[in-house]
Amino acid sequence: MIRSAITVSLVEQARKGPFVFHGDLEAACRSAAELGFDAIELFAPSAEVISSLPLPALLSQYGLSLAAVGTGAGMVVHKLSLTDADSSRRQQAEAFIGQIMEAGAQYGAPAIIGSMQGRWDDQVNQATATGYLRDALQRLGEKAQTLGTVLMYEPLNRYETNMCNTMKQGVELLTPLATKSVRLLADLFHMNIEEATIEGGLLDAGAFLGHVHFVDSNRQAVGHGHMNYEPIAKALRSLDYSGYASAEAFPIPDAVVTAKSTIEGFRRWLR
Ligand code: LER
Ligand code: MN
Repeated sequence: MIRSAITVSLVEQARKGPFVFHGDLEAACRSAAELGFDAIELFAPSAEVISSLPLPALLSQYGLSLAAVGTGAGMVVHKLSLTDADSSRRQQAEAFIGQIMEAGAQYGAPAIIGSMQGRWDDQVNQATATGYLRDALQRLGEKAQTLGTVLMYEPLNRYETNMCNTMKQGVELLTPLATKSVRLLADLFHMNIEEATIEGGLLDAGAFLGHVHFVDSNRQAVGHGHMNYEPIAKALRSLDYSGYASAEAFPIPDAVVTAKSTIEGFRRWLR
């Protein structure tokens, strides 16, 4: 069974980012629960902030799970990435992700690596950057296993990274790893830009698929764009996908409409 989730950002610098709820964790949990979501996905400034939140009380009060924790604040706030030319910056990036993984694992939630993958450039060529990323994913995958969780790696569209843009490239990145604890995150918005067909991309991810960002073509709620969900739902069924479909979307016109449209789309297509 696929479970539903909705994003909550507590990162001031990501106020304009593609997250449904911003700033008020309790209000977000209340809305998510009222609409029938199974879980929230949290984008927080740091592991310390996650640990300081009243998450145990809120999750239990509202009957929600924690679907995943984002690590993008490392990039958005500190400009850290796993492919930085500077080895001490790469180490800081990995430490930042490791701490978020530990904070999420307390709630059984995997961490997501999206923007923290960085990009190759004049200072770090593609092969070197790919090596840095693979080595970091191997170490972080081992850490995830120790923590009893997994790590989600997210290919992004070409305007956000030049490391991996498609699920096929993601599979090529992860296949040589000794760890089996790194999975792929399929964000339908990025896939709409990069994949020949979205269902084909999902099938490319295959057994690596671990998490889905459930959103429409224009990065608004499901039903607000021109995405064709029928073949997407069919592909997910054929993979026996049983992870989360998490709404990572702009709150247009507002968070509540976005949440309502998403849960309607979720019930229509994925349940
Ligand atoms: C960024 O575009 C994104 O999709 C996030 O989930 C990862 O940082
Ligand atoms: Mn995403």
